[in-house]
Amino acid sequence: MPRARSTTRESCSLSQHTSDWGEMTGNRSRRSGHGLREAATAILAANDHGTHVVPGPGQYPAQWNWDSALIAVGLAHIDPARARLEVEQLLSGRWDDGLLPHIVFRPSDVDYFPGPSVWQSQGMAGAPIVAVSGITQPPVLATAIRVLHECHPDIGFLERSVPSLDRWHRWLHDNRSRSNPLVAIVHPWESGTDNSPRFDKPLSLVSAVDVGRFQRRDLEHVPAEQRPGDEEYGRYASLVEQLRDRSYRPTSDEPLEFIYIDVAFNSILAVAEDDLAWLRQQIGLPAQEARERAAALRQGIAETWDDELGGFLDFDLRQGMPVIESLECVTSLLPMYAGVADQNQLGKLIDTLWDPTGFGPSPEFPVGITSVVKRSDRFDPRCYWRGPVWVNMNWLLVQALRRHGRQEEASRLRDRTLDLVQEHGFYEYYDPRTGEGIGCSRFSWSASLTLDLLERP
Ligand code: 9WN
Repeated sequence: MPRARSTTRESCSLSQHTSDWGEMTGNRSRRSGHGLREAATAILAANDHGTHVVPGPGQYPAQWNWDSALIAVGLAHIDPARARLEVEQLLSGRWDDGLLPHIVFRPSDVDYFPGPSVWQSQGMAGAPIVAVSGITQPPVLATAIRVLHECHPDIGFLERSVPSLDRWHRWLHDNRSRSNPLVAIVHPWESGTDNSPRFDKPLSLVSAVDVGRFQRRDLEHVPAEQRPGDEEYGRYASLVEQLRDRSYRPTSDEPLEFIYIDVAFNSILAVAEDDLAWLRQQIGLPAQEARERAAALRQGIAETWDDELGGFLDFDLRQGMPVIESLECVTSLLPMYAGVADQNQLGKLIDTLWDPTGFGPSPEFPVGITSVVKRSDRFDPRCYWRGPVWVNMNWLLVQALRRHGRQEEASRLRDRTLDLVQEHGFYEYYDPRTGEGIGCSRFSWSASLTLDLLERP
């Protein structure tokens, strides 16, 4: 259970950070972080199911991979022991060959579709004891463990967790590389940005199962306009069945209905490989291989740049073509997070980031950063990954701007994000017109990343 903020010497330069922030914004309550810190801590405490913190109450009744990593980033500041438990529990859902699943079901009789009876992991060769899914999610965990270790070093914890982390990264390269250093995803859920418009065309080629065959649970919690449609769900479910028939390990020459190079997933992995290298060094293990994988990923991402279109393009491996629509999605900015963009490319990405018709705030849509550019026909301010603002994307972009020395812009985005949660609460996503919180309420990563934005300079 998260406790009040740690007062130990390792509390991550809190006082320095909050005083800078106050100078810049002049906002009294944000200056101290009072209220917001307590509110965020309370959300994590309420969502704590003992072994794991659920992403949000009701709608997400299990442990999700990148949610737990991002939750651990926040817990690092208030309860490092609880953060370590979060990570260990997630890693205990690892398949023998290294796959770290996107969901670990604890308990296994959860009210979620698709639940354990659909994934059917138990009984499959190499599956963990606990019921899990058979696909993965953006690999942000190494980065989370690094944040945790930098705040509260614990060598024993690293010795226990780093080997599993390493196995997972290797699994991604061994199982998901297709004659290219970049790794592929085989389900939109693996991107963490499920109904992003960049998947529209590739997903339209996937055969759908009849939605009458299953019962969607998400619509019991959230209005349909804020979620993917039934047609998309029919295809998501079909992909799960197709992958399950291959024990979630299709061979590299097997034709797949969805196989996709997501530049954002690879950017997150490149940073995670750097962080894994750093973590291995802390415990006296060689770091060269992780460094080489990071360099190869960066090279692969750099090659996705299209000079004419001015962006890093995703690639649909099934159709063998770049996905132009990916440039409409905020995920196309994440090569900045990985430090791939050169000066010219960086300039272009930052222009789109703040462009009022792009992802940036505008008079009609004053809240940023939108998940899709506003000039797109596909932009929808209330539908999930098709327009709303997400705290995790803002957080990744704050790290990206900092990485490139854009401190003023990073602070501006951090402040806007903190204003948003302060005014509207901790929601899954936000309507960029009003800041109204939509999707799941009391959402964990919106709370945990608020803690990190407050505590880490
Ligand atoms: C499917 C838990 C997860 C997040 C994803 C988000 C959403 C699941 C769903 O919720 O996906 O994995 O049921 O819609 O897209 O990023 O990890 O918060």
